[in-house]
Amino acid sequence: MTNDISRRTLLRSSAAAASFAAIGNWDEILGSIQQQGDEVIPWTDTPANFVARGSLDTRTVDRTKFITANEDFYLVQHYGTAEVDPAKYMLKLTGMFNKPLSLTLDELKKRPKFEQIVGFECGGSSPTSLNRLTGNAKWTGTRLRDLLRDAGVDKNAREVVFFGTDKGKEKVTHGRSGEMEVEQHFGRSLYPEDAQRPEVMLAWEMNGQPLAPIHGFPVRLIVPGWYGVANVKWLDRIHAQDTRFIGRFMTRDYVTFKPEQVGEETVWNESLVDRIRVKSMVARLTRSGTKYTAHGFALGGNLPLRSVEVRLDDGPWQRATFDPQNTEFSWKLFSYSWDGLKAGEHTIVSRATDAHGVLQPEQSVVDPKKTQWENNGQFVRKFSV
Ligand SMILES: Nc1nc2c(c(=O)[nH]1)N[C@H]1C(S)=C(S)[C@@H](COP(=O)(O)O)O[C@H]1N2
Ligand SMILES: [Mo]
Repeated sequence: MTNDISRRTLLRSSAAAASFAAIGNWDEILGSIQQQGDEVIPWTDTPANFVARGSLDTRTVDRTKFITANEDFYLVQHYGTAEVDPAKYMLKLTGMFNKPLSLTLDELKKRPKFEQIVGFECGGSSPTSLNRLTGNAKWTGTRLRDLLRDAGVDKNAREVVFFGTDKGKEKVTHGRSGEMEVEQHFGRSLYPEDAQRPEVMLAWEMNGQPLAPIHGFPVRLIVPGWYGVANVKWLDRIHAQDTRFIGRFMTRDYVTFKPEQVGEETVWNESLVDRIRVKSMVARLTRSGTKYTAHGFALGGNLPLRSVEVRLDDGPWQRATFDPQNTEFSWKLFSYSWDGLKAGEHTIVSRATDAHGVLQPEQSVVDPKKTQWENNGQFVRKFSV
C-alpha cells in the first residue's frame, strides 16, 4: 500500500522533470534586518546571475543566526519528497553483516540517544547563489557506529551503502549493452572506517522536532564534515558489500571535473563530492556609530578550522573572532569589527583556513572547474557608505 502511494508520488514528481529541486533561502541581500539597534548596511553586489528559485526564496532569513530554523533550512531532493508510513517503517541492515538486522522505528528510537549540532551545505552551494544551500541544526538520534557494531560488519566488507526509499528512472550506458533505463533508489556509500566514526549518526529529530517529510522523515543519515549529499534522507537500508558502489550520486552526478597539475602536466581529474571544502563568507554587515562589524559563517570538512580572516578593500588580512557558540561540527560563525570608514564604495571578503593549513582559494582558482560542485571560492562583497 505504502509503496503504491509513494510510487505514484514519485512518478508525479519525476514527470515534472525537476530532478534537482533546490529551494533555498533568499537571505540577507534584502538588507533589511535590524538587530539590537545596529544598522544593517545593504550589499550593492547581488550577483548578476543570482536566480531566486522556489517559494521560500521570497523570505528574508538571517543566516548569521547560529541555529537555522527548520522552516528556513534549505531543501534538495532529487526524486521528490518520499512518503514513509512510520507504522510500516523498517530499517534493514543487509549484505555483509555477521548478524543482519531489521528494526522498527520504535526499536530504533529505544537505542542510546545521541545529539549534536551539525552544519552542512549542498555540494552545489556557491557564491553565485549567495551560498544559500547551507544550514546548521541540532540533530537527535543514535550513533550509527553502535548499530554497525551490533550487526557486526564483516571484515571483508569494503563499503557501507545507504539507501533512501526514494527512487527514480536513471539512464545508464554500459559498453556494448548500450543505453538503458533502470529504476534506482537514492544511494550513497562510505568506507566502513568512515561509517564507523563516532560522529556519524541516524537522526529522527531536527532542532527538537520530528524530521519534516522534506528533510527525511522518519530517519536520515548525518555525516558531519561531508557535503549534504552524504546525508541520505528517508533511510531504510544499510547494505555492506565488498565491491564499490557506483550509483548516480557517487559516480555520474556530484562529480567535480577540474584541471589539476600533476608534475609537468595538467590533467582533468574527476573526483567525488565528499568532505566539505573549507569555505566562508561575510553574510551581514552592521554599523553602530562609527563601529562596523562583519558577520559570517565558515564550514569545513571533519577538521577544526584554524582561522577566518577578513579583508577590507586592499587592506591586510585581519583575523576574525569565532563565536563561542560554535561546536566541533557546527558551522562556525565569526565576526570582525573595526572603527571608521571613508564615504564611498568598498569591498569585503573572508577566507577560512583548516587545521592542516588548507586555505579557502580565490574564486579565480575555482573557476576553471567544469562542474558546479564544490564552489568554495572566496566571495568578495560590495557595499557603500
Ligand atoms: N534520499 C535522499 N537523500 C538525500 C537527497 C535525496 O535526493 N534523496 N538529497 C541529498 C542532497 S544532494 C542534499 S544537499 C541533502 C539536503 O538535505 P536537506 O534537504 O534536508 O537540506 O540531502 C541529501 N540526501
Ligand atoms: Mo546536494
